Amino acid sequence: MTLSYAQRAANHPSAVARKLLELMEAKRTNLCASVDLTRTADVLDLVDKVGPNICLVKTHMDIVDDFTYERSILPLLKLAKKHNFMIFEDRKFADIGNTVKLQYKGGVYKVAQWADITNAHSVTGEGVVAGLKQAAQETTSQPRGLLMLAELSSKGSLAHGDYTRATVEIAKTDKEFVIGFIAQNSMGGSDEGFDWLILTPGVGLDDKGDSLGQQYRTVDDVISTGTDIIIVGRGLFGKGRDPVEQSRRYRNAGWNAYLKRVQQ
Ligand code: BMP
Repeated sequence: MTLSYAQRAANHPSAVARKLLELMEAKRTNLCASVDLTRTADVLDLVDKVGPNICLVKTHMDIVDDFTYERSILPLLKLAKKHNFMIFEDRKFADIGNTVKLQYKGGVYKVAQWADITNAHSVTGEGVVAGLKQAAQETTSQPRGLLMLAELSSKGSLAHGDYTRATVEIAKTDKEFVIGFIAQNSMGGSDEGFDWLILTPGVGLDDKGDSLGQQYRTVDDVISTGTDIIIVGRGLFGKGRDPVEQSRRYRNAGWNAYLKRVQQ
């Protein structure tokens, strides 16, 4: 039998994962909104609309034209309190440990200061995990979590087979800081005492993909193959869509699929 989010929250070694699993259970949602918009006002407006229906907001702050910490992050943190969701900056770090440490702590975005969760590619090896962890520890006393990119949703992605298996081995180097994967499938691990969160992008109920290689799977499909959190972007805010209505729809689909999985 699959454990519930609440049961997993009770035993998880990461404070970030515990908080996220608890809020998912309390709010009854496994929906992460990917707010890929390029103006701060539009990002905040969308987040305020979908806030009641989500557990997590995923940002790409480097696409926001008018980004400043005061303008873009402070109000986002307020909305996170108002609606009780967590924040994931989809930064996809991909350099040697020392460089990602500097990138995560500093520069324009200072991601370690405000994002509960970020992610990294495994292509440079396990130093990426150690570098990011040092940055988190040197920046804040707040808990931080890392997701490794094990598989991608895009057509022709090179992240499969041995690459994915090696990514899982890298994740095992830090059981507390690495909370899971961006992936399309369950990555195993429970037999060895790991409880990874699987977050899956490339989820859409109305489209099959886009013209640039994105591929969508349905909510039922991804949750039946091990997804814990569905990541939805344009399915919520794409042309002609009402984000309030769509976030309710994806939330219900995600929660019902989860209930089916735990009741099996
Ligand atoms: P959309 O639902 O609009 O296709 O957006 C998907 C989001 O998830 C984008 O922000 C993209 O960067 C991200 N993403 C993805 O689509 N596939 C992956 O494998 C990994 C991602 O981070």
